[in-house]
Amino acid sequence: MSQSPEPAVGTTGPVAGFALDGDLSHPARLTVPDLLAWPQQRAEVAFECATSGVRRHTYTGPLLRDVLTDAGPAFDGARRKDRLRFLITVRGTDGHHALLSWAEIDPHFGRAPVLLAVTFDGARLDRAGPQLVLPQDRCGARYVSGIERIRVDGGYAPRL
Ligand SMILES: Nc1nc2c(c(=O)[nH]1)N[C@H]1C(S)=C(S)[C@@H](COP(=O)(O)O)O[C@H]1N2
Ligand SMILES: [Mo]
Repeated sequence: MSQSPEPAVGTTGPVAGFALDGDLSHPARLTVPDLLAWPQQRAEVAFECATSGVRRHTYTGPLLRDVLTDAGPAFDGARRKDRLRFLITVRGTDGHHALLSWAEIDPHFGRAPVLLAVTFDGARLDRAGPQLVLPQDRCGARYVSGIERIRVDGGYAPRL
């Protein structure tokens, strides 16, 4: 009698994806496997949680700025000043969400090496969804897990 091969433990279930939308020329739907297409970074971080103390974790994934830049934010890329009005909202499946400014991750301003993590302590996040990693943050609250949406918002339109 033939049997279909059993999938390895922990690899079943649908692959999670998130919507990348807002003021972008190339809005997209991306999964953890999709995020492997960008150069991968590694971050060993420590953060404090208000309720459970200090946590230390290792994450890998692309830089948020690389993924968002390829989605075509609706700013004038040659003018640094035009980027300052942009906000990034990152929301998890449980509704927890946090904001970053574009300037915070921009190489000409805050230069924060924020990651869209695809692994957490060596485990792939394919089914849980990617996690936001902010090595510069002392508090863990913006490490949004199970990302389901990232919205890029250009704020007030520039005056003509
Ligand atoms: N989606 C989602 N991500 C989240 C949270 C949350 O409630 N929902 N809590 C944050 C907080 S307060 C901390 S300290 C870190 C670590 O949370 P954990 O210790 O529960 O994993 O995850 C962050 N990411
Ligand atoms: Mo926390």
